[in-house]
Amino acid sequence: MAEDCIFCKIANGELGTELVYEDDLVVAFKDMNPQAPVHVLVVPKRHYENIIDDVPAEVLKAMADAVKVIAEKEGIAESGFRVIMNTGDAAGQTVHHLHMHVLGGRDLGEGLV
Ligand code: DGP
Repeated sequence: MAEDCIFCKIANGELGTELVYEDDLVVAFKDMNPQAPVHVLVVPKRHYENIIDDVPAEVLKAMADAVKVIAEKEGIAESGFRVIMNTGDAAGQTVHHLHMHVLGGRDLGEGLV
């Protein structure tokens, strides 16, 4: 656990955040500043700074598996959704604990790429 990391605290249950998904390796919870009707953050329990922080394959797999479960549970698997991992300051990463944004439930328009 990294000191003063808000997502470590959430993943540890310290803040009482309601989880929408949990397994041995990851948790997921609603973004406090939602950008779409469905906006869930998928967060590994262990602290990694971002996607280029030597993240073990099993953690990446667990995150992908969580996305699938959440998309089905939230009813956006069929309509489509977007997964974003902001990486570093230029990308606007504000919480420096690896996370995926899962966004859906509205027309998200064309992507950036
Ligand atoms: P990013 O820019 O990719 O680092 O986005 C971090 C997201 O995390 C941002 O959309 C707001 C969300 N967030 C930050 N702190 C908290 C928190 O304490 N609880 C919840 N639910 N979301 C948080």
